[in-house]
Amino acid sequence: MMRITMMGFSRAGKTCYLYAMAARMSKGQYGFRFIPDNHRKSLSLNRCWNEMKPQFNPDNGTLVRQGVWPAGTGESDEIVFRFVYGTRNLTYFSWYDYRGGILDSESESDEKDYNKFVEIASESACIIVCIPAEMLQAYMHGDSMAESRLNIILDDLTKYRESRNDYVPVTFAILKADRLAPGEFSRGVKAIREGVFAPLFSQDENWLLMFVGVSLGKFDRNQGDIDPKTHRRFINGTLEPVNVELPVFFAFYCKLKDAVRSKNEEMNKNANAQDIAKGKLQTYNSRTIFGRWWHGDEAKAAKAELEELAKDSGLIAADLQKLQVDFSHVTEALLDGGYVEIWNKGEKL
Ligand SMILES: Nc1nc2c(ncn2[C@@H]2O[C@H](COP(=O)(O)OP(=O)(O)OP(=O)(O)O)[C@@H](O)[C@H]2O)c(=O)[nH]1
Ligand SMILES: [Mg+2]
Repeated sequence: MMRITMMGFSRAGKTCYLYAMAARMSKGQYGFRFIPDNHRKSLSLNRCWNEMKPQFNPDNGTLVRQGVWPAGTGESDEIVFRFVYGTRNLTYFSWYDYRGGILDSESESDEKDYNKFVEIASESACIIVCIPAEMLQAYMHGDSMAESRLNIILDDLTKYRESRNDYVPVTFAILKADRLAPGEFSRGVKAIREGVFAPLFSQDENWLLMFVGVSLGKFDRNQGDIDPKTHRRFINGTLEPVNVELPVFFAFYCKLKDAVRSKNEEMNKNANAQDIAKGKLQTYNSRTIFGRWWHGDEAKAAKAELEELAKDSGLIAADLQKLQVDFSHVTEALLDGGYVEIWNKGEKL
């Protein structure tokens, strides 16, 4: 199972993002669907998304109830999804939602929650760094608070790399992208790539990184009023999630890329072993009659080994083909529309 962890401070938009992603991907995109593995979680995600949506009277179309933004997260929650293509289960992934305040809390009482977060994040197959539009804008305007928060994230990423002795794929998800002016996404991404996160983009490093702008819809600049019933803020605008699935596609893309690489290695190892066995047989065949009689058992073993290796190579090739088909589907889904930038070793792929 892949663990996917969002890194984002309080009010970054993590919970809204989770609800929107679950809702959009329950219907599916490009043949892929994400299905909560536990039906109670599925019902609860559905209810939360429905609370965000306005409700209309089906008879006359009048508004019955406005949607409200969710409350800040209290208890952390881990949700397991099935990642499905058509009717085929490709993998499972788990998603951790928590109170973002623990990432920059100075209080000792948050230590336990923070440690649990670090444990989950350092085991994750992919990290989604959640940078809300307002933080990106503040960073571009030289705000030192925004810079120091982004630095906390950079330091944590370096720590995870050290503890697992390997790089972890990272998506920089610019949340609330609807708040960005035209051109601001590219300028902001360039600013953090060349600024605070520059160490990850060095040619000497092997981080696989993605940028994507994510938005849940179009919202009014003016915040909605507080709903006296739920004490939550009304949503002033229209919910129309964009790109919410792409960070998960990226995680799967990285996993498959890795799997294809190790299958290719397996294939090469098998081919080398076959060459060695063939060499043994050739040596045997070039021997005199007496030599063949003397080394008969060796030749038999080499023949058997060759047959076994040929069988394995067929299986590896079939696995590789399956992986490559999945990889091409997910790559197509990821890169369609040109909403994402993928970087590795200081170069845009
Ligand atoms: N304009 C805009 N606002 C958004 C969007 N997503 C979230 N928001 C706003 O951001 C607020 C915080 O979102 P949450 O999802 O609760 O933030 P969080 O990261 O889960 O916060 P914690 O639970 O405290 O860690 C919401 O109440 C909305 O006001 C978006 O796509 N566009
Ligand atoms: Mg939350």
